[in-house]
Amino acid sequence: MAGTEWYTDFVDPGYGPSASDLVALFYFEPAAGISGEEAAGRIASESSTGTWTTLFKLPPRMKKLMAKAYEIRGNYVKVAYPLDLWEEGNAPQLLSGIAGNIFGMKALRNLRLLDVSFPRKYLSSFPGPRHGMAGIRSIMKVPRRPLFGAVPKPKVGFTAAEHAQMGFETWMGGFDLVKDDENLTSQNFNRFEERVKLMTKLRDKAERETGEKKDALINITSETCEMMKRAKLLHDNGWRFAMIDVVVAGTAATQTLREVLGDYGMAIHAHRAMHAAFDRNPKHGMTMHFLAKLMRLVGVDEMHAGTAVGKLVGGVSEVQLNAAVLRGRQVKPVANQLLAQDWGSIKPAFPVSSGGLHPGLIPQVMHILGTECVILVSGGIHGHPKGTRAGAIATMQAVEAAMDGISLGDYARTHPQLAQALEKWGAMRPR
Ligand code: CAP
Ligand code: MG
Repeated sequence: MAGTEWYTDFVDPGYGPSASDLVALFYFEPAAGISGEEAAGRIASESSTGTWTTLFKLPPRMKKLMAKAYEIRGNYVKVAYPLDLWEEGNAPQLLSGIAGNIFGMKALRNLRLLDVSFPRKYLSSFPGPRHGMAGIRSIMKVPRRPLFGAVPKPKVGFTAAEHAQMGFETWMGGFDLVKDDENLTSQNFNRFEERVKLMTKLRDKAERETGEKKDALINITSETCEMMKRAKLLHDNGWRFAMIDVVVAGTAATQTLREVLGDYGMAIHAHRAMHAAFDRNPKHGMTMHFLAKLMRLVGVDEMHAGTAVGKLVGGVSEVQLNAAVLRGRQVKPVANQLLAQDWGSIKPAFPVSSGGLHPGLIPQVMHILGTECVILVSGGIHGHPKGTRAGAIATMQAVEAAMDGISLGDYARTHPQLAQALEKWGAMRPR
């Protein structure tokens, strides 16, 4: 009905965003009977200052806070938001705006938040990674090759002693990191405190026997105050990393633990469990690369970014987009996918490649991601015919071959553990 709505007040095709605007890129599909402009107006309105009906009074200063849908191209729209709409350093509030009510609007059949470009002033209100890629390389004394880690498998069920022993075998096979699985926290069969105590003892033993730095991605995910306690226990036992399932823990808790762990000089390994609930549908939800971008801003040092060749969804271009937003300093735009982003002084974070990997796939992963990454091979070492330590050795042999440009087949002629891995898995891509 005429005069009851003001959505189109949030559409301005002639608007040019200012350097201080925060800009979001959306894919959208209007519902039946709704035009592209009406849909774009609803997106800009409901994510900024609007509501469904005209109002009895509208203070003139409100105009300064209204978002503007300024570039509508088919199913893609860019929306510019005045910076004052956003509280400095508050990640949950950002999501409540650009990833909140708008996903549920009847006027939209589908909506997907593709990317956001953060202006410098907003960027500088977040800490970013405490250590970043260079800092992690210096902590682990691994200057060039990818870092390697593994999760004890089966995912959960081991006692703390069994878990630590499998971690020791992993370290002795040459891996840098032993990671908890995303659903291992402090169950009755593997209490957090007991796991930390036993892992600490075997880490020290592995470091003595190998002369290498060894660390672990121990999962502190739980209620926030409990996470703070677990962070302290890790710190008191000399651990330099903590793992958080950042999607299920939430941006607020992750921000809190970034402060706590940062004060301890510890790095954050971000597992992304549950991301596929909202990033898998190409028409609706939020992209993984925006989630990765937000988590780098909040301050994780490394984040799962996919493998393209392993068991979980996410093709080469998606994995490389995820890596670009995590590692880049001046990120270039990619039409209908990525907005330009100058990261200023925010440190780069490692993409983590994990999920269905084994020694036969290492060259492919490194071809996709290069060496500036963390690679997790879990089932792919514990399933080795000669056991965990041989599986880790086989994987390290595969990375040596890849770094020297030697084919795995040739390298396997003089490296039996790799040969045994190739005999079992070849270069199969699990599903
Ligand atoms: C991998 C893993 C990781 C996935 C997460 C698992 O184990 O431990 O959680 O990699 O996926 O539980 O599946 P495997 P993503 O190496 O034995 O597959 O990295 O895509 O977030
Ligand atoms: Mg896992």
